[in-house]
Amino acid sequence: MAGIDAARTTAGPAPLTAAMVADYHRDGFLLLPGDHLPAELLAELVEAAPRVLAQQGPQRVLERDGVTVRSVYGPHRTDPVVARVSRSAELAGAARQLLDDEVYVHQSKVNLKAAFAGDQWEWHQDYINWRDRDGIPRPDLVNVTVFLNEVNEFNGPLTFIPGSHRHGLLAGTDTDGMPAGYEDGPNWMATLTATEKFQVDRAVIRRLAEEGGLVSPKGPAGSVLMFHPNVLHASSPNLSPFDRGMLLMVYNGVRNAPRPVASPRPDFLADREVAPIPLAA
Ligand code: 6CS
Ligand code: FE
Repeated sequence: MAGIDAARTTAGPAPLTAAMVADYHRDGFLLLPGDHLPAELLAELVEAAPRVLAQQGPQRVLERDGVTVRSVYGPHRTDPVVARVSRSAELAGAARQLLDDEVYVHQSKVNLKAAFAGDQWEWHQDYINWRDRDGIPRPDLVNVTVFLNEVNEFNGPLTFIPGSHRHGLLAGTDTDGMPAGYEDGPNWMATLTATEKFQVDRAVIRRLAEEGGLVSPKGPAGSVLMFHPNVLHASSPNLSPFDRGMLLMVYNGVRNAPRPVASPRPDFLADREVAPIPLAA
């Protein structure tokens, strides 16, 4: 474990070096090597993933084909292995360093992006969903993902525009109505599908990509990728014969707890238990 960064206000495990923290704040994302998570924890997680993806209920979202599982939300609340991983020093400790605050899990999901059928995620920023739908005041959250399969250039990696998180909220249009294939779904389904609800103008995406380039972090199963809630990102459909499963945890700072909203989303999308994750010093 790296030493405690002098500037930090929260004691406890500090798995990220000061250089890693600086890279994250510069680029808006940070890829850690495949051995960041203890091997036995990764093995348990890989074994838990099919169990999570087999969950039935509103927390399971299908692709537009109506057959392939796209995501299952809230496993940090329903699966004991995911709960333990979400409270690990390697992940929650890193989130606490990046947010410089005590943290809790606002949202978790397993995105399968299945072989041959896993659909796209159009260019978007995450935070607007958590501000507009969940009442979270500031973008003081962090996505922490664990690769459940190898991520390569063939199976639909996440693609980022480095530095795009420094321009605030970019969405130009809030698309009304329900996306094709989800016409009869609940309204909270509108921000979980291959059709992005909060569209960013293509001229803005092009300008930021010309400034910052495009990066698709790749790595073996067990790699940990962290990214800012305002960094522009997307992923293509997976036409390869290999799944691109990811566990994503969204950590929020306890000082950034959600304010009341008119129609709260279900707890598998927005966890309101904001007690800080206890991390042994
Ligand atoms: O609505 C949400 O919470 C989800 N929607 C997107 C497009 N990304 C973040 C989040 O998982
Ligand atoms: Fe996203």
